[in-house]
Amino acid sequence: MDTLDKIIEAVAAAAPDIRGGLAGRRRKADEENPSGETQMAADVWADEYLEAELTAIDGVGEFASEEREGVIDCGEGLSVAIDPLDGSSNIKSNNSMGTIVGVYDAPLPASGRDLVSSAYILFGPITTMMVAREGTVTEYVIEDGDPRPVNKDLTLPDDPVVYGFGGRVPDWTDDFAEYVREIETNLKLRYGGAMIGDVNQVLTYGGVFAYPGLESRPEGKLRLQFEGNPMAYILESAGGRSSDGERSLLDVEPEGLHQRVPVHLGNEELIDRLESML
Ligand code: P6P
Repeated sequence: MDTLDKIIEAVAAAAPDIRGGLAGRRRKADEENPSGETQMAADVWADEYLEAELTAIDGVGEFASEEREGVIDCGEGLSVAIDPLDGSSNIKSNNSMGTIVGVYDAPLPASGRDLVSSAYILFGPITTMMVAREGTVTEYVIEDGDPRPVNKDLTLPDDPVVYGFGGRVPDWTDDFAEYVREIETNLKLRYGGAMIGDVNQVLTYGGVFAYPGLESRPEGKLRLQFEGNPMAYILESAGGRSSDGERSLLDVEPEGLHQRVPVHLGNEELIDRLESML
């Protein structure tokens, strides 16, 4: 089993324990993460759990998390960047959330082109895992920590059905608002406040997800290393596209570990259209 297999297996094995520990950790922690967001107790716990599991793997050289300021040096090998609990604010409302993992073959912060795999665990009605590796996306159901493949070559449906956009409508730029008006007449709104739940809808039904650059925050909200790159790698491996508004997220120059970036993910024609309008 190579290092990448061990990483994916460790993330799958951790899923039942992380899911099982959510109920007792719905309270806010006393800290903020490096992005200035209030942490939930579950954020801290999931981060500590996964840090222990992933840094112990021989062949993992660096570990970084959305919840930690810096990069942990743990030897030689691949760099693992995680969002331990994406959408943790959904714990309070009992909605979908989960874990995002990006595996880079370069020191962090790294370019999305340095990704060798990315994955997410989705805590929905059931626990599933999506893994992109060597140009193929595989969907698994996680049962007792064991991943069972249910779709071995997942590709984005050709005919888009859903859309979901973050940020407040008055804070959208005029160009983005015009894009929304154009595409919303043909699509159904699906926005749940956790990127992986919303992107999983796009992967399942076809469509577009975005947390765009806003008038008040042109860089958007989502982090390139922990959210944008890993999810872009999955979408592009499934035959879709990603964009910061001008180019693939995988081509965005890494400047800082917690740099934010506008994120647009979905069917190629919808992202091409978006870039032509921004
Ligand atoms: P808002 C969750 O906190 C997250 O980082 C993403 O998972 C999600 O897409 C976004 O923020 C939701 O942000 O402003 O809608 O609460």
